[in-house]
Amino acid sequence: MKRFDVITLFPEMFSALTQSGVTGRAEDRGIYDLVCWNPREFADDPRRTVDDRPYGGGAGMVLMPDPLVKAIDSAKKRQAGSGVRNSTTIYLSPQGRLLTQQLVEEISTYDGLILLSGRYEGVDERVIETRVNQEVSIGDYVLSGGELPVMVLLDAIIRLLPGAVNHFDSVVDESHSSGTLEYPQYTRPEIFEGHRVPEVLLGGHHAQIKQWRNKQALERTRLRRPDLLKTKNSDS
Ligand code: 9WO
Repeated sequence: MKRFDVITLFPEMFSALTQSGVTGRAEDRGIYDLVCWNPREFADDPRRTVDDRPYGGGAGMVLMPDPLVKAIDSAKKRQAGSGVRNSTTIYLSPQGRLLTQQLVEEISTYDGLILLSGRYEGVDERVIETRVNQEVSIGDYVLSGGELPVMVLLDAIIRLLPGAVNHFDSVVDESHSSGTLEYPQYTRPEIFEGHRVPEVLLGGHHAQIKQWRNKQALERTRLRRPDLLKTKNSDS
């Protein structure tokens, strides 16, 4: 079983991941276990303070190191206690290495993961220096916190875990592992608002269908994401 520990000021957000769809069923089946750690519970003042003003001035607040490292170290201790040989701590931030399917596959092989969600204007740099092994970005935009990026990463990992997705083919077949975008999909009815399903898909000629889909996928990729074809790598 995979063990995920998430450091977050908003643990309730993670029910979106653990209660719905593929990732919800995978948790029910015991394919992974997700535990949230709220730094607020590790703040030792009566007001449970977790943030403070930035040294040097500037807008907003920064997450203080003490409650964060106490939460991280508790998560690590519990992973060690449940047999995890080594845990990797990942901080989701716009400064990180850009997430790709290849990086998801690499991260999915790690034993135990501790995922750090930032809030406000960021976390004290010394937390990153002393506790974070890897910084990962899901794209070049700024959000109000790292929770959604953590869930994006976890969703991508969980669907690779054995037993999480029913058909093995639907994992390996998909766009970014094959190096091209997806071919177009159709279901009933045969005519929708005057638009017909392509004739080739109705015939049941499997070799022809496969050829048509490959051509569609390649053409779309040429038009929309030519960069994927240029950097194409047969083992990714
Ligand atoms: C906001 C800000 C405002 C004034 C001066 C400096 C500032 N830095 C930030 C900022 O980076 N806030 C982050 C919000 C702090 C960490 C959590 N937040 C976050 C994570 N936004 N976007 C991400 C993220 C993570 C992974 N991939 C893409 C985006």
